[in-house]
Amino acid sequence: MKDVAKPQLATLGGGCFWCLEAALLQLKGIESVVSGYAGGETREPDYHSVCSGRTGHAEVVEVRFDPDVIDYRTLLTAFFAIHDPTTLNRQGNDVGSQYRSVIFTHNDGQKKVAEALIADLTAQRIWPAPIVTAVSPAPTFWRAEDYHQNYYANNPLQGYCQAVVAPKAAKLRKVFAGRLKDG
Ligand code: MHO
Repeated sequence: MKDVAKPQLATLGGGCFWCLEAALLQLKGIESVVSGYAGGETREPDYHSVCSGRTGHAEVVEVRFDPDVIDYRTLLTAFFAIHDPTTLNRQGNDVGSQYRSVIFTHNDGQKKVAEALIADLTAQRIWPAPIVTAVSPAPTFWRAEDYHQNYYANNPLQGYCQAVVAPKAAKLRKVFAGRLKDG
């Protein structure tokens, strides 16, 4: 029996939001992805203040998905495929608490799925170091500035996009080849 309205929301932080948006948008069942900030102390944060690391916000994406097409566990599996959940407050060269790995859950069911998946990934020893991804209730989501939305689609030749975003998007296409919108 279904007891949850669809579509559902997932709020995820795993480094630069340009990467998560570009990668996840490729998957069937992902209806929209909005880049923003969550989990900090200030209201209506902007990119500059979040980048300073002083607001406490993480860069996150708010994902709207159809659970009949992609269930939450599969979505989280994709999330873990495109970032490193073992580096505290860091993704590659991006360092700071705004780049922390975090799953902001919208209900108890999401919390259980997230914790179970982390336990399974830990048992499988996918990474050589412990998973540091935080699982906590979704706080207020603050939408990022317009120019951060669809950033990769709009700026495919930008240096960071070519060096960091494109490989992550490509990795997800490879790992989730059977689940692509254009596949
Ligand atoms: N180090 C990258 C991060 C971009 S991301 C939206 C840059 O400053 O361009 O945080």
